[in-house]
Amino acid sequence: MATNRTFTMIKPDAVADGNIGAITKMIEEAGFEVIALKKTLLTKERAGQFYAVHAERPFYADLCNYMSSGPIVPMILEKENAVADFRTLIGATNPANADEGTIRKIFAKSIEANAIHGSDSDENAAIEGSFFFSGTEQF
Ligand code: DGI
Repeated sequence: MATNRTFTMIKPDAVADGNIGAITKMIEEAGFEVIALKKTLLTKERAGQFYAVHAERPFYADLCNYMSSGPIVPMILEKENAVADFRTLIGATNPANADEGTIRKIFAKSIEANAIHGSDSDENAAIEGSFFFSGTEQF
């Protein structure tokens, strides 16, 4: 499997709890290289754009409010089989269903405040990375 990239965000609950360092350490120890990283704030409108695929879901408004409630830490990561391996590392969307030792099992508070995002395909990883980082930041 060729080396490739995925996109992640440490979400507002985990940033507010002071877990940027602990989560990034787990990511690096799992073999991912940090290609791009910053701390930033989404407006409600930008959060809505990022999660546009969920616009018809009942939790969409809450999700946009939550994702704009405090700073986040988006990152582009590189590793062999990055998208699938990162989804394994973070665990199930609902932390109640996440495997022991996964980032969501350790740090998530609820299905909404679930600590971290991970892209679900190579195509979305590229789109989501470019949502936050310019071309020259993705070297
Ligand atoms: O790819 P994931 O983040 O694991 O999950 P997803 O793409 O299906 O959903 C995106 C985010 O939306 C998820 O991380 C948290 C939120 N979400 C998903 N399903 C529910 C939800 N929030 C609430 N309140 N209820 C849900 O059923």
